[in-house]
Amino acid sequence: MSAPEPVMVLLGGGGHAKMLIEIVRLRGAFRLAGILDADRTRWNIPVMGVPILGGDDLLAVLRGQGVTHFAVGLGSVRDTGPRRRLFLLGKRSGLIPLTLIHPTAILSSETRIGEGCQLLPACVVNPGARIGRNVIINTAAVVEHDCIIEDHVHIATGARLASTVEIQRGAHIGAGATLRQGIRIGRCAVVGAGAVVVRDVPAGLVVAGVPARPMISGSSS
Ligand code: JB2
Repeated sequence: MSAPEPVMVLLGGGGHAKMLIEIVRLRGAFRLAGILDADRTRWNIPVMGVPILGGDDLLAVLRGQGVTHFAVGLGSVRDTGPRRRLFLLGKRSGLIPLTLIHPTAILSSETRIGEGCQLLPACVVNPGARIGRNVIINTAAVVEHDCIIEDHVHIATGARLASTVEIQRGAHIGAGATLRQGIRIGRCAVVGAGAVVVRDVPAGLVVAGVPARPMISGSSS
């Protein structure tokens, strides 16, 4: 008799979740029981055919019904805190964080990828790179050799990290940003979309522009 098919749930049912549903279907190893979402107005409206079952309070119920794994379906634009919170909630509920890797991701065998990571289409992770837990390497992003990416970081679409870059916990690297070799980005710092970073960025700072400079106020993505 073959082992039962493992079952998973997605936490968050917006745009990012669609990317993950696609990967789950392409990989075919898990059955997706459904989605949990904080927004009641989304309940009962399927996402790509996957039902939204209710809120996060259903986690314990689903576990009792045989769900074993979860993935954080919530993405992030600059604040990675909500993703971190959901990752810890899923683990506390006794579920296993699933690592989702799109079949077109180019991934060296000489890398280490932590639990709950999400590697989206056409991203590249080269030899010696170390990726922590609950990290998003978004579509077509490039992580060059020997980079260190800590937990809960989001490397957004098309960002490029030259070799030996270090991204500390919870930082957000905006879409299309370019980081020079050896740069260090501090905890929870934000690099704006399209920025070119040629100097280290301290923890918590928001930088943007070419070359990247601290933002006094306003926003970046
Ligand atoms: O605590 C929560 C929670 N907070 C927000 N628990 C659960 N289970 N769900 C939560 N959500 C839900 O996540 C929201 O109600 C919403 O349905 C979903 C977020 O969807 P949205 O489309 O607004 O953003 P996203 O995070 O899926 O995508 C962002 O990040 C991606 C990386 C977007 O900016 C995308 O464009 C981007 N590619």
